[in-house]
Amino acid sequence: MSSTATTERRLRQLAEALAGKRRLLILTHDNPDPDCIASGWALIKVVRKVAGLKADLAYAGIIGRAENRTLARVLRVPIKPIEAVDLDDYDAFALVDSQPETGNNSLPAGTPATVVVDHHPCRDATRAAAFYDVREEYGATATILSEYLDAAEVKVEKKLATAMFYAIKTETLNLGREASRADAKAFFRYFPIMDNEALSQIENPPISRAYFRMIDQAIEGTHLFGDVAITRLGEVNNPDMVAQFADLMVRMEKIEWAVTIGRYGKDLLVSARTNLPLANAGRVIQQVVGAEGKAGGHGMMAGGKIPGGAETPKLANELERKMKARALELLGAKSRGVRLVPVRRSRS
Ligand SMILES: [Mn+2]
Repeated sequence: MSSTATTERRLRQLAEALAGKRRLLILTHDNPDPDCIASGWALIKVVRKVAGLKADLAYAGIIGRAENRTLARVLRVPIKPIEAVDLDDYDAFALVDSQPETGNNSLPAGTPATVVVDHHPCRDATRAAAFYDVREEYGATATILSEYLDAAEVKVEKKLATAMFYAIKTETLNLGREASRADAKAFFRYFPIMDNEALSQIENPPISRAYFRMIDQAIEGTHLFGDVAITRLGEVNNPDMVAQFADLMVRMEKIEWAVTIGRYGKDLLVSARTNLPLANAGRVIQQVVGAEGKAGGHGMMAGGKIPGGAETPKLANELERKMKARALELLGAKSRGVRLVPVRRSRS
């Protein structure tokens, strides 16, 4: 856990990195989750306080999960689609919960990041940023920002507190997954301040009919290979579905690993989840997507993408089979699988 003195020093470095800048654009990773949304919002407040700088928050892709859309709406998060901002208005860029050259953010090519705050393994490209703070031992990026908010003495009102709390809650599965003491401290810091009614709305949003159709496709597309579940979802209507079904499948009894693949537009998306605390899901998924794609993640959760991998159904099929074979080999799983649910006979 970082001490207040260390955080204060970091904030001075942050202010120095932004000195003389006119306006900062903070970018989340593409298809943002609660952790990057809350972190970006907190960073707006922090840079205003420590550097007197105006900042905006934007995302690329879509806010997929119903929970996350509800969060943005109910808490009135000041976040905009990247298409709605003019990049020429900004002379500094920040990435939260993401890093340069990961392939999961939309920092324009050739544009250096001035600020990077993240909790994924630190990349070489990140060290070129004027300010970076990457803490792999933290369960959530929002926890790093919680320390900034405190050290900068920003007054955290109900709505931001709710976003911060929900970010840490979901990212660490209620402090049960990859959570550090710092995460617990921030979680309890916001618990008494946040808006319980808003939280309840966020956690229980109306579920789209498309999601129910996806449940059908996911069950149909799941094969079990011993303790490994592989799901080929086929086409998904939003990219978060892939991670969402990996989250579901890894909860199946006697399953240690879930790998879920989906086709989104022209791209193939893949997610891996495991129940093994000492695993390295990030490394597994990098090998599963291979040279064809980009991937990254943590010990127990990771995601990747093969751009153009679903250009044609034939190509998607080939790549999906290839990824499945690689996953099974890497995880030492049986090569013969069984369907999760037997083929349905039509009822008449
Ligand atoms: Mn995160």
